[in-house]
Amino acid sequence: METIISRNIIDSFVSKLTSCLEVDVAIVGAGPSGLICAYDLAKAGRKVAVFERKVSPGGGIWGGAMLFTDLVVQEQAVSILDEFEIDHSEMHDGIVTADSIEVASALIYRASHAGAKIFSGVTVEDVIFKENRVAGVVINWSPVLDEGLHVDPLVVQAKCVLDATGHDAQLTEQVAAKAGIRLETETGGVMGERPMWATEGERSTVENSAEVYAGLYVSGMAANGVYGAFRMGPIFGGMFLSGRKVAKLMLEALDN
Ligand code: 48F
Repeated sequence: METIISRNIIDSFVSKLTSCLEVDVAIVGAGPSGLICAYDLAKAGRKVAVFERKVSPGGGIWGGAMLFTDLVVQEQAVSILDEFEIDHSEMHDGIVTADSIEVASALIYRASHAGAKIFSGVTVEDVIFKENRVAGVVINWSPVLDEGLHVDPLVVQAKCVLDATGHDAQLTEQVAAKAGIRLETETGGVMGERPMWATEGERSTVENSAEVYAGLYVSGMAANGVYGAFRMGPIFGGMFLSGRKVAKLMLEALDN
């Protein structure tokens, strides 16, 4: 029995990973924007793999604000909470409150159930860069990288790659530096996140969700980090709408 258990797990995981060697979209980071994007793409029938450095997908949702495990969502994005069947308070001052643990688990469940494959404990350490285009991701086990072990990675080919890595926009920063490319930003590089201004940060995270270089898209806080926009704290509607916008852009690109 012991080896039967192991064989089932090994066979199932290897077949899942093998089925994701070539995908339509590779999403880097399973925070709110990455998960909504994964859900929309999978629901539209696209092959999508999400790589999350930590063991638990969900990014900054779980912690709410200063470990008060609630978050707020503004009017424009409340329909997404309803679509995911997430309970929330009545609207006051244009916002509702929801339990961050319910939000995180609902987004993870709905993205996976729609068909997105989520690989946790996996860090994207680089991208495939061919003919002036980002063409996939280079992955390794997070503990391998954390321990500084000299272990070569594996690769996943993707038609589109999404940097949903959060505040530091770490993937785009690295690609720009290593490939020596000019991004579609004012300076041509990653401009860096600005201090807190909730309404402006929320507005711009959606506006900034875009293709920043051929094959490379940004969403959520990574989008604001790349385009030098404000942070916004524990209000999440912009993250949801950002993931939805970038999914739409990628679907249009994939259809062409
Ligand atoms: O930061 P994060 O939650 O992404 P987001 O979608 O949402 C931001 C909000 O949570 C919050 C906020 C609210 O308004 O400001 O901060 O922009 O999640 C990013 C995820 O990416 C993972 C990281 O562990 C986190 O779960 N990540 C970062 N770098 C890598 C990565 C990497 N190189 N490879 C894989 N995962």
